[in-house]
This record gives sequence, structure tokens and C-alpha cells, in this order.
Amino acid sequence: MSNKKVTVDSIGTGVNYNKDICGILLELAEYERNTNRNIFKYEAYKKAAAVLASHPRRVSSGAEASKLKGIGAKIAKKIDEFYETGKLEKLENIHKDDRSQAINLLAGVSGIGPAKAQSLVDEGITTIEQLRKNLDKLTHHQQIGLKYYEDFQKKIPREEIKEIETIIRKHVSELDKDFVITICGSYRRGKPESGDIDTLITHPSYTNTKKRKKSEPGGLLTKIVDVLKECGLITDTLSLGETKFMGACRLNPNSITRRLDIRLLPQDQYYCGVLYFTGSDMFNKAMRAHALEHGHTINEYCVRPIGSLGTPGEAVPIHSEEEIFEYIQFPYKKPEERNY
Ligand code: 8DG
Ligand code: CA
Ligand code: CA
Repeated sequence: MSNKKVTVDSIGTGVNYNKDICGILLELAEYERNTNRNIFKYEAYKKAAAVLASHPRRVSSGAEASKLKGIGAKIAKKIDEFYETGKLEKLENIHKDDRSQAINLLAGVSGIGPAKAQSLVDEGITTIEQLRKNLDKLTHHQQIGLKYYEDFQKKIPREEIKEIETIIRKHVSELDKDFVITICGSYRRGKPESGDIDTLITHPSYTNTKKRKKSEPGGLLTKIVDVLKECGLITDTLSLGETKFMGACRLNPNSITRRLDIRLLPQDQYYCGVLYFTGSDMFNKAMRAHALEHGHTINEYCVRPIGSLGTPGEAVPIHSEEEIFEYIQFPYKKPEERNY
């Protein structure tokens, strides 16, 4: 394996020269996760897709691709097959496989993971219609996911998220003017439409060190969710913990129901969270790989230097997203430049 690495120049150009190959690899990743439940292969395909997505030019062959970190002989062979025949037999077969298609369909319901999808298919439930006749087999989250299945499949126009953002800001700041709110995900990356609404919230009184105990009632997030229910925005709760709400919302009674996630983050971890949840997933992977090459490990909570023995040290204090880029010597990319 070559040690040729993705360089800074290749990251954040915003152009994916290998989009079609990435699409194939991501579909294979989904197959490995949903049908084979092989998380290693799932991760391997995703990593390969991320590497190709951030490559500064189109790879001309499997051999050329295999020089990149994370692309082995098997993926190289698939790239060659795709270039030579315009398709991939393995994928064609997956498309023809009813079981695999049914698992993918059911795994598309919010709350249904690959294992649940498989057990439903094994019981003979292969369509959304059949699933609706078997509500007793589903958890509360899965039932709500099913109830709004069609709505949740629909993309949310940017303008609608803006309106929802305004409502969230108004009610949350009325609760306490010091709350800081950022809608992340594809919306923050400037996309014209998004799959869901990823809301991150912090408050100066909430830091990791002063973290409230899990058992403490009347948590901040519950208060936030309550005011957003009272004003009619939040219609359903899929799950609610101390720091993470997953649910449904709509602008008015006639609107489409949308997926809304709210995460409450300690202030000292806020910017790592904002970076992580802004994505894209592939950008995050490229950035993490770059960080490792520069002696740091980054995740959704913190940035840590890697010591001489290879173990991460103490988290470094972070006060902005820009600081994270500085630490790992990665030229700052605006959210709109993180779309791959
Ligand atoms: P979308 O909702 O419009 O489809 O796109 P998105 O906003 O980019 O995706 P998302 O699924 O809502 O996830 C939000 C961010 O979370 C994503 O941009 C990057 C981060 N993230 C990762 N890895 C993963 C992962 O494996 N699953 C999910 N859901 N999010 C991840 O970096
Ligand atoms: Ca999203
Ligand atoms: Ca999301």
C-alpha cells in the first residue's frame, strides 16, 4: 500500500471529481450495514468514498485509486469494472435482491435499524403497508417514524428551515437570552434543501465541568422542548434525554411534518459539536484524517494532541470553529465549502 496522503490542497475545493464512484461505494456501504450488518466493511467503503470525494482530480483507474490511503485492491478492482463496463455487477445483483431491498426500505423508517429491519423482513413484513398493520411490533419511536414516513422522506426547503429557526430562536431566547443556537447539518452548509433540522444549543452556565447530574430533574433541554411544544412547533417526541431530543415539528397544522433534532452541548464542547454536526460526513472524515497526520485527534467533543506514545492528551480549550482548524493546521473552510 502506498502512503500517498490526501493533502490540504485537495480538501475543501467543494468539487467531488469522483462523485459517481463515491455513490457506488456509499451504496455498497449501506448494503454492508443493512443487509450483512458488517460494520467494518461499512466503514471501509465510507472511508474509501470520503478519500475519493476529497481527491483533487478524477482517478483514471483502480491502480491510481489504490495509491490513496483507505483504498485497497478490492475497491480498485470495482473501480476498474465500473470504468470498463459502466456498471458494477455486485450492485446490480443487490438491486435485484428483494430481501436486501425490503431491509433498506424498512431501515428507512426513523427508529428502525438494520437488525430490526431484518427481523421484520424475516417475519414476512416487507412493505410500509404491511408494517402499518403490525404496529404492535414497533417501539414508540418507530411508530412515530412510520406515522410520518412519507413526510420524513420529503426534503425541507431552506426557506422553511429559516422560519422554523426564527421560531426556535424566539422561544428559546425568551426562556433565557443567553442560550446560543446554531442550526447545523446541510442547512448550515448552505444547501437549498435538507433532510432534517439539526439544532445545537448551549448556555454559558452549562460546561462539561459543571455538567448537571443525569438524575437532576427539570433539565434545560426539557424546558426548551416544553416551550417549543407549547407554541405548537414540536408535535411529537421520538426520544428525549438530558442532552438529546429527537422529534417531529411543523410550521403550522397544514404543513408537512419535519424531523427535528436538538442537542444541548456544554459550552466548552460547543464548537467541536458545531463543526461535527455541520459535516458533511465525508468532510469530517477528511478533516479527522488530516488532524491525525498533524498529531491531533478530533471528535464531536474535543481536540486532543496525540502524545509520543500515541495516546491522546488533555483536550485543548476551544473558543471558535476557526480555532479547531488552526490547531490541526487545516486552512479554514466556510460551511458552504464543506459539501462533499
Ligand atoms: P441531510 O440531513 O440534509 O440529509 O444532510 P446532513 O445534515 O449533512 O446529514 P445528517 O445525517 O443530518 O447529519 C448531520 C451531520 O452529522 C453530518 O453532516 C455530519 C455528522 N455526522 C458524521 N458522521 C455521521 C453519521 O455517521 N451519521 C450521521 N447521521 N451524522 C454524521 O460526521
Ligand atoms: Ca441534517
Ligand atoms: Ca440529522
